Amino acid sequence: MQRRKWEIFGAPFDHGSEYEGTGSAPEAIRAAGLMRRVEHLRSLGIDVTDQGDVQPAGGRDSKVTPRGLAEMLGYAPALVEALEASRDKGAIPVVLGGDHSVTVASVASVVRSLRKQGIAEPSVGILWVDAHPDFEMPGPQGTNTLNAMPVTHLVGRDVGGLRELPDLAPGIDADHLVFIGLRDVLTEEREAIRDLSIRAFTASDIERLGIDAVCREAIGHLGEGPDAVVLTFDIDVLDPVFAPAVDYPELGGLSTREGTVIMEHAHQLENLALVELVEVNPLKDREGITVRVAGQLLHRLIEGPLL
Ligand SMILES: [Mn+2]
Repeated sequence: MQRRKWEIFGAPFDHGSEYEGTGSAPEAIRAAGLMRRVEHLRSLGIDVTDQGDVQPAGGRDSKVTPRGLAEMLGYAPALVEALEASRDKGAIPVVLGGDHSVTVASVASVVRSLRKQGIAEPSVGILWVDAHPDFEMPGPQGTNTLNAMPVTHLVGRDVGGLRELPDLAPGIDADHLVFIGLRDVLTEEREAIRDLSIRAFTASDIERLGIDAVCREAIGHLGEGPDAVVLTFDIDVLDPVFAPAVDYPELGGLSTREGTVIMEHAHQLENLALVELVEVNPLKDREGITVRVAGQLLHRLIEGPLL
């Protein structure tokens, strides 16, 4: 594998959630051990640096729905630019959310960078590790927040005009999207997943098949087709026992060990282009365990398997 360069970016954007708090995650995750881990990785000769935060400007605009849309339209260009510049250098950005709506900008940065490399119609795969499919349609049936609908946008459905922003034009082929860890799915989301025949491994599938087999299948698939793969890891995929500080906790989730196996597999993806760890809400943390586990998972992702 080519020598990698990892660049950590904070994306302290929480306007896409009903709750405030995920915006303080980048700082809290760094302070809870990530920076110490980065120092350690650097001492091993691994090229990893902290690039600081891309700050959102202004406050919440609660009048516009889905919630967070107006703020994301203001924030996305700066985030896309920073991540795209990192991709252009050949680095793998590691994005610390923020709520899950930041993925629309992350994916856009990967698409734009691939276009610059001469790929006219880039195909980007996404490994979506989450208790939730984030595939809601705007409207009152769900939370009507942007962090519940990044997938809706990414597969090309309309989310409040978001796709009209030319540089956020997604065009993710549903065949290049894989869910891992689902256990809270709305009826409309289940229908959408079935309609598009999206590969999805629920928490129960993981129990039946084992996390290693699930990762092999998911990553085997994504490692072959797309030009590049984004790993987006919502910390709420872990059980609330292991990661309590989330806005939408769901029981029956993955263990820290299973999360670690996902990271070890993702490390092996040759076409890994960008990684996100999102939805940590330090305001809800218990003894700082969630911010610590976030740092530990990223450490394993960057370094690869322990032995
Ligand atoms: Mn989630």
